[in-house]
Amino acid sequence: MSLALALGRRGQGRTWPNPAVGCVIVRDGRIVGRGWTQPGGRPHAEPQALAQAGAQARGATAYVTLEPCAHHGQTPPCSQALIDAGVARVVAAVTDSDPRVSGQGFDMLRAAGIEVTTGVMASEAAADLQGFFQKIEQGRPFLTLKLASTLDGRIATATGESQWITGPESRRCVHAMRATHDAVMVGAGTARADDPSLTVRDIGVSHQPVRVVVSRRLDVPLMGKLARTANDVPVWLLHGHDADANLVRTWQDLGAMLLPCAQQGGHLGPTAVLQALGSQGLTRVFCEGGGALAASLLAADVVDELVTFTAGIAIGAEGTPSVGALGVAALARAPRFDLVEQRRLGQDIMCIWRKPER
Ligand code: AOF
Ligand code: ZN
Repeated sequence: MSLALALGRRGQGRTWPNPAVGCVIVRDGRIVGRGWTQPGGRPHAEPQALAQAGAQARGATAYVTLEPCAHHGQTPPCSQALIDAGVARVVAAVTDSDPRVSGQGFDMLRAAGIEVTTGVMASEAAADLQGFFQKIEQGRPFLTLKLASTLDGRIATATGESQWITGPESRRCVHAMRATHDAVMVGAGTARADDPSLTVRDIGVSHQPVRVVVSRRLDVPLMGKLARTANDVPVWLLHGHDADANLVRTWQDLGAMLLPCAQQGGHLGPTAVLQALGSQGLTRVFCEGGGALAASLLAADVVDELVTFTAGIAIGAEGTPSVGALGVAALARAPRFDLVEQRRLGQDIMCIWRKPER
C-alpha cells in the first residue's frame, strides 16, 4: 500500500477533477503490475496496473489507495476490470465518496467472490486524497497557503524589494510544490507588484498548473507576464460582479477564463472563491499570497495546510507583512496550526503546518 500511495502521488496536480490513485498488483509475493491515474484523470489506476500484470493478475492481490469505481463513465468500472482479470483479493485504503461509487465498488467485488480488505493506511490515503474528498463533500478544493518571509515575517522592504528573500533551494521546493497542485493562486496586489509567471520551472516537470488571480476589479496588468501567456498556460481570473465589462472582454480575448464571485465586505469572499474553483473541478490549490489574500483565507479558516519558508534576514516593521490585518484580539481566536514537518533548505527553514483535526 505504501508503494501504491507513492505511485498515486505521481498523478497529484494533474488528474483533476479526478483523484490521483495508485494501484499495485502482487502475485506470489512479487509485484507484477503498477499503475496510477493518468493525466486528465483517465485511464484510472487499476486498468494501468492490470495491463502490466496481464495473465499474472489471475489469483493476485490488488492494492489500491481508493475504492475501485463501480460506475460506467468514459471508461468501464475498475471493479469490473479487477473481476474480469481474475484478481483474488483487493486491499483498499479508503472508500470513495463519489455517490456513483461510495461502497458499490466493494459490493461488486465481494459479490463476485473477491476477498476485500479496507482501511489499510487509511489516514495516509485520506491526506493525499483530501482535496478530492473536500471537493465532493464541501464543494471546495484543498488549500495550501505558502508564506516565504524574513525572520520577522516580512515579504518586501518599504520600497517594494522582494527578490530574493529565500534562497534557491527554497524556491526549487516551491516549484515542486506548485507541480503537485492543480492551480497556483495569488491576489491582484502580488500580480501587480511581482509580475509573476506562476509556472513550474527548472525541475524537469513539463505540465503546468492553472494560474488563478483573485482580483475584484480585474486590475491586473494587461501587459504583464500572465496576460501575455494566457494562451499557453491557463489563466483564471476571479472577479466581482461589478468588474468593468470592457476589462472582462479584454481578458477573455487574451485567452483567460473569467469567474465572477460573490463579494463580502469590499473584497471577494474566500468561501465564494474556493467554491468557484471547486465547481470548475479543482481539487488542490496552492496560494502564494500576498498578505491581503493570505489574511482573508486565514480569517475565513479555509487554509488546510500552511507551508512557511523562513530566511535568516530581518527587515523590520516598515516592510510588508506576509499576512495582512487579521483583526485578532484574543489568542484563543487566532488561527493556529499543528507542525507536521520541518526541514532545512540551504540557509532557510521550511515548515509544514496543518489545520488541527476537529
Ligand atoms: C478508480 N481509480 O484511478 C480513479 C477513480 O469520470 P470518470 O468516469 O473517470 O470517473 C471519475 C470518478 O472515478 C471519480 O469521481 C472517482 O470516484 C473515481 N476515480 N477511481 O477506481 C482511479 N481516479
Ligand atoms: Zn475506476
